[in-house]
Amino acid sequence: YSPLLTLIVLIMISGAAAFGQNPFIRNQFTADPSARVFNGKVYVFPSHDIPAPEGKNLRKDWFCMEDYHVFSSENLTDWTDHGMIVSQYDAPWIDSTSYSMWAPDCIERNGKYYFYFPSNTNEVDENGRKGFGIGVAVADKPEGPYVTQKENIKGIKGIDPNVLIDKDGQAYIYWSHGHIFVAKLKENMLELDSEPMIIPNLPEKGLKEGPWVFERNGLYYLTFPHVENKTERLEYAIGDNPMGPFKMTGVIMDESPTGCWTNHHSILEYKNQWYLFYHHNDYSPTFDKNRSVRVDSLFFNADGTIHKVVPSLR
Ligand code: FUB
Repeated sequence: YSPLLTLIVLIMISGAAAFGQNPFIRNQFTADPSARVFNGKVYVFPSHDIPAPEGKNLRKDWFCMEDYHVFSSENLTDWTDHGMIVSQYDAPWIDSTSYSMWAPDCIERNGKYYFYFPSNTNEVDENGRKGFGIGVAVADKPEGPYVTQKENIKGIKGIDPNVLIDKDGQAYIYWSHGHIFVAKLKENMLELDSEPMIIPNLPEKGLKEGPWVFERNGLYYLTFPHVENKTERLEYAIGDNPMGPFKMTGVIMDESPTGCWTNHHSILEYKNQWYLFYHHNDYSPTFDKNRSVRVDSLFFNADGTIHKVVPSLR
């Protein structure tokens, strides 16, 4: 028995300890981490949970999000907070009393960075309710400054945008609204280029949010949280086209053992290793709407299926 052997065993058991400690953002609550590799660095675009401010007529027991920050790292251990990039006061379509800047995504095309985010809109639907729309902010660098488009994307009602640019250059946007939807995006990345389509062959119930699509070795992975019991479980389906059909394939991460209702993730490859970014309420154990982002290594089997990820810290 030697201290070195003990250290090696600890690193093997903990997984994330090899490159840092979870949660990895510690200066604020963060959730829904969309991670991207831009210019050799990992950028994480999370939601930014805050406790509901007094005097705003907000529910104390619900999500409360006013803005977004972006973070970057070259080693997944030391993270830089580049500050606030977009807020609910940036565009007239956003209901700035709603504090509903939910899960975002960002993607690069032709040297421009397109940041997609949902929020309650000022439009009232036939039931007198303010639904969710998806907006876009554009920058020349991943850390901004971002210019928010004055209007949300026409044709989308829903939350949790995710964008894939396929190898042939066609961009697709995915989002959630009772089901998972997909549509093509125009070259300008600001408008739909096809009618929204519900992705078929997925679970009938419990698909509320958080699609994330990526391609590996010619397979397209549609990954998403799915709730059947108490909390969300991360699952995936595989297809050979960005618009499907997809076949339900397995579970990426089991339900939270400690009761954080949501889980929301992204998956990326960085320096020849795949990673799962996700969240838990580590710094707010009694209130699961104040969350913190985590990262763990992710591995594939030879047939392309995914090893289940066991969270490295509970
Ligand atoms: O963060 C607010 C919402 O909770 C997200 O949009 C969902 O995916 C869930 O994490």
